[in-house]
Amino acid sequence: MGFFDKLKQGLAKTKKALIENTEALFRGRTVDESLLEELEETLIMADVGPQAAASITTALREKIKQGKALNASDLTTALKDEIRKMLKDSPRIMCAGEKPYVILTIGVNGVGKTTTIGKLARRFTDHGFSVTLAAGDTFRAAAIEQLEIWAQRAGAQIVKHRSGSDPAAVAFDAVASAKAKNVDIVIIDTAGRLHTKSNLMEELKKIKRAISKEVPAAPHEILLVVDATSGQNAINQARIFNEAVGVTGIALTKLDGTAKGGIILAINKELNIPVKLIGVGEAVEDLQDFNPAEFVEALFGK
Ligand SMILES: Nc1nc2c(ncn2[C@@H]2O[C@H](COP(=O)(O)OP(=O)(O)O)[C@@H](O)[C@H]2O)c(=O)[nH]1
Ligand SMILES: [Mg+2]
Repeated sequence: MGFFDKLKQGLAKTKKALIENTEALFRGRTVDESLLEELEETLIMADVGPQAAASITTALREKIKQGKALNASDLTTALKDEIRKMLKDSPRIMCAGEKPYVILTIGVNGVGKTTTIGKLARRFTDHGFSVTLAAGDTFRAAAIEQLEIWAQRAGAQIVKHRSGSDPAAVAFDAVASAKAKNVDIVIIDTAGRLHTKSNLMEELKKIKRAISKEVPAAPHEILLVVDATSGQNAINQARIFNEAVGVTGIALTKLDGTAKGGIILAINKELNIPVKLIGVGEAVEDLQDFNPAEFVEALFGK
């Protein structure tokens, strides 16, 4: 299956909740205020968030006033335009400038951090870059083993310590080792839970400081992984992590099999953090760069 078909298939449930439900709403209806109110509700039900829903509804109301949206098909076109406008273009994740390029991966437990790191590592090694992974989730031994399997699959090196050890020390060693061996990219895994949330944030700050001791400009990327199935919760997580350590990009995982993909609109509307990657499945090729135009085509296409 091609990359676009994979995206389309992954977004099928979101398409149903977001696009097919709004199209069904428009069908055969008089274009009036009550239709707009129902549209806003439908959008909120599709997890786009209240701000994005209000903004889309306001834009459609304006088009109706100007006589530019007279029927269901005009409204669908207007909806597509508004969704496209709301999704911001973002730079691709890539290794540039000084070596090593350091990516710190953060997010709560189970969102897909380790999987995303594995897929990303494989993408980089496929493109001829050398990669070191840092097993910074020292919370469980199984987390280190899981990263080791991905390192093998990707042909990446791994730096690990014993489980229970200091994650900042692992991160520091990985960056130092990459620097010594002239490795292009370091990707650091972290634990998504500690005993309390504030400890987790302190731990992440400590990891950041440790990395920058070895490479002052690092981490070059702080990638927050959020799970699309968590809906509005993803927004809260992004706010908390961003406030604590600063987030440069979001990877939105598990878009496949959820109807809550509308959350990507809330992320674009409510947060000033670009979505850089999307996950539409568990296989290596299921991690894609987020491309707004393709995303909208996959949603609205037949
Ligand atoms: N369907 C689907 N599953 C995913 C995706 N990304 C990760 N997963 C699964 O989510 C689960 C948790 O992933 P993991 O990487 O261990 O999460 P972590 O705790 O954040 O490191 C695993 O079973 C992954 O295979 C995705 O894009 N789609
Ligand atoms: Mg993990």
